[in-house]
Amino acid sequence: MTTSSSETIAYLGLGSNLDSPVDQINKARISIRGIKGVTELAFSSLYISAPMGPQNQPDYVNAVMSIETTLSPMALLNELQTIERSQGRIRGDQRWCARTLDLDLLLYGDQVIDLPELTVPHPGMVDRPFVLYPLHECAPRLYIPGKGNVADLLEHCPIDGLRRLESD
Ligand code: ROI
Repeated sequence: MTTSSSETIAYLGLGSNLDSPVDQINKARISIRGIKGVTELAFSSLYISAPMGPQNQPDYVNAVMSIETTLSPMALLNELQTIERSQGRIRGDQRWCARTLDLDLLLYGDQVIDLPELTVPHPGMVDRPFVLYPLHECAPRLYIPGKGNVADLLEHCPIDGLRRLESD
């Protein structure tokens, strides 16, 4: 019997700093909900932060979404990259430059994945307030494999100007 239809909880990071970032994030959320084999579990508030990396780019809007999925990590990654492309993301971009949409597979169950195309847990996520704060909002008791509890990691991660966008 195959086990490929079993459900895994995964966490996705969403980011945008071009072409109406709030609209980009909301549109991406709808597209992710539309992926066959994906069900939304939670969606964080939207957060605004100064760019990490080169400063000569607009502020970012970030959020985290938790999903339940029957897709494999690579199949999920492919779906996310299709959505990035459909929202005008051009890969081969200079590293750390502005983008219409960035969709990161942060966590896939408790798996540790080290492939050329995919590293999970997402490297750097534990140092990034714009990932940890929305992630904590979705799953306050989450353990990040090999890294620690999100609540403990948060205590050591300065908020660094991150602010929550008020919803209307
Ligand atoms: N900075 C912020 N604040 N938010 C992001 O999503 C983000 N994404 C990136 C880099 C360029 C590292 N900086 C970022 O890819």
